[in-house]
Amino acid sequence: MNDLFEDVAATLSAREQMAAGAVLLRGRALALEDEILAGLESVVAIAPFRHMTTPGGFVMSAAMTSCGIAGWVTDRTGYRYDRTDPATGKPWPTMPESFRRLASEAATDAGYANFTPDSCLINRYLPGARLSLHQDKDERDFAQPIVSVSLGLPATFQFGGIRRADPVVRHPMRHGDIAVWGGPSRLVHHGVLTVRDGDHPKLGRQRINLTFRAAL
Ligand code: MD3
Ligand code: FE
Repeated sequence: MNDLFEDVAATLSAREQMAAGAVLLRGRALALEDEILAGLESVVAIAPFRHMTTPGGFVMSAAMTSCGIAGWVTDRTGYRYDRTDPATGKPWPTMPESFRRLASEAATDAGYANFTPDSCLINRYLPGARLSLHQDKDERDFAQPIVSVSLGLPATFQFGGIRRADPVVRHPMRHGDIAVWGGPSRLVHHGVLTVRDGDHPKLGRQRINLTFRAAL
């Protein structure tokens, strides 16, 4: 029964090609919304959101946590994937099964079969928070895509090119949208514009993004 619903949902949700290798699946997470929000609560109970510091000494406006084998961390010494949460000294919480399933099914829908994420970075944007233009290049295997799930308040993604100065296009991301970036898009610059105030029925005044990666 569930599988049938998911197949129907997958077929109905639109696929938008953002760029070569980059696919946007509108509303793709909605069928699993309640399980994902329950998983989020269970992760945050073990590994709370925190504002990390960049190597340059800036405190990030998005609060972060992780689940899975490895978590992405930044401090004055640099960026890295760490098997231990520096805030608790313990391993990161296990990636909820609903997270893993959603990420691998979305990757398959987008044309990337056999995606096996070992890390899920969870970003929390309160109104006013943003993420400046950057590349994701701390992962070992760039052949695997990145899957990003947007929840709560809407935001605008910036999607540029391989060089930082390349032109940037904007894509609105709303609750339940999933973006998959791989192949020729894997190393493009991207960012999130300042999140505007609002009130989401399920998540209130915040935007949550789950970023799944094969990191180790
Ligand atoms: C990857 N987070 O945590 S991924 C990040 O909305 C990050 O919080 C975004 O970027 C967020 O590193 C979600 C968005 C994204 C956009 C374009 C990409 C990831 C990409 C292009 C290439 C590779
Ligand atoms: Fe990124």
